[in-house]
Amino acid sequence: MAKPVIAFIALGSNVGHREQHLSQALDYLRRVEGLRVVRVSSMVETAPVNCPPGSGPFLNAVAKLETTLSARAVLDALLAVELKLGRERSQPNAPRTIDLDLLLYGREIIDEPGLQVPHPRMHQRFFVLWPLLQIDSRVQDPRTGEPFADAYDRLPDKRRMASS
Ligand code: PH2
Ligand code: MG
Ligand code: MG
Repeated sequence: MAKPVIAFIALGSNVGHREQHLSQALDYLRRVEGLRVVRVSSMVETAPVNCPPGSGPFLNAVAKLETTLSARAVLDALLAVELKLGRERSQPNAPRTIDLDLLLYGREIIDEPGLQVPHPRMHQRFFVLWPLLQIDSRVQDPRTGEPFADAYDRLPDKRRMASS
């Protein structure tokens, strides 16, 4: 039996019943063989970042997984859950019922088509780092060895939502 790997995923929704979409995604993931959801952050509402005009606010969360699946198999499971929840892909960053991104897979650095781990922009995103650090304040960036808490401290804008 392969040694379990700790992985982190980001969840986001900015269409329809956002809280339900996040909860349902986690319920589906709990049924995936070889994957255990060990911790889930609270849900935080965040202003859309780099999204088309008119995009609504997101509900974001991060979950910690323990898995015997490969990174590619975890990604496939995330994509399957996105499909079950009616995710449609149109323009980049278009409003979505659910977005599930693999943030970290152990300390591995993977750069393959469709699978980049760590997520290339995670260290710059409040909507990822805030929930990530809530569930593991000591997690480090395997690319640099730097604690993500330091990247969080450097973020220029830690507002959850734009004030307007
Ligand atoms: N996801 C994106 C782009 N922008 N902004 C927020 N606030 N939350 C997200 O999850 C998000 C985003 C691409 O996946
Ligand atoms: Mg995403
Ligand atoms: Mg995605």
